[in-house]
Amino acid sequence: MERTLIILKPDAVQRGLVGEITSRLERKGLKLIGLKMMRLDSALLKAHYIHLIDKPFYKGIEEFMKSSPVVVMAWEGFECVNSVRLIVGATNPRIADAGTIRGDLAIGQGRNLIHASDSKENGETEVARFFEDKEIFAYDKSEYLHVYEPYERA
Ligand code: IDP
Ligand code: MG
Repeated sequence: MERTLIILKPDAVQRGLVGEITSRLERKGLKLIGLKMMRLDSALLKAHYIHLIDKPFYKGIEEFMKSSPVVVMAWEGFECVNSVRLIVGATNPRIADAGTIRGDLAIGQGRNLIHASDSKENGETEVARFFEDKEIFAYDKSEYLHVYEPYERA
């Protein structure tokens, strides 16, 4: 099963959208395997946003991401990385499809509520970056019988 890292950014926490966003991921049928609130520091953010570090807006991202605690979650599911990106929507909420989290709930590019891993490899790497092994839970999810075909939940 693939893993994806979700960060509910400071705007999600401040706007009281933690439940709304989490509910959308739960209703998809994904399995929550880790969840905590934390304050992000510069070192962790630099590692996480290494692909943006040279951009003129990087400093702003870092300041914003440190401005309030965030909620980080690890989810598991069959080919879940792409499925979650589709639910999250495009980076710029103004062109994100209606029905997506960003399309429905956000409008500013740097205030787009949520991070989601963008590849299977990054899902693994990012979950390992934000969670210790003991914070990740293995358990049977009874609804899998009704969420997946047998080969998908194998
Ligand atoms: P993603 O979050 O959709 O994967 P990335 O390109 O990985 O998008 O960018 C990470 C985050 O950096 C975005 O979610 C957004 O908050 C911020 N960001 C990206 N591009 C811009 C920009 O042009 N201006 C301001 N913030 C940006
Ligand atoms: Mg990204």
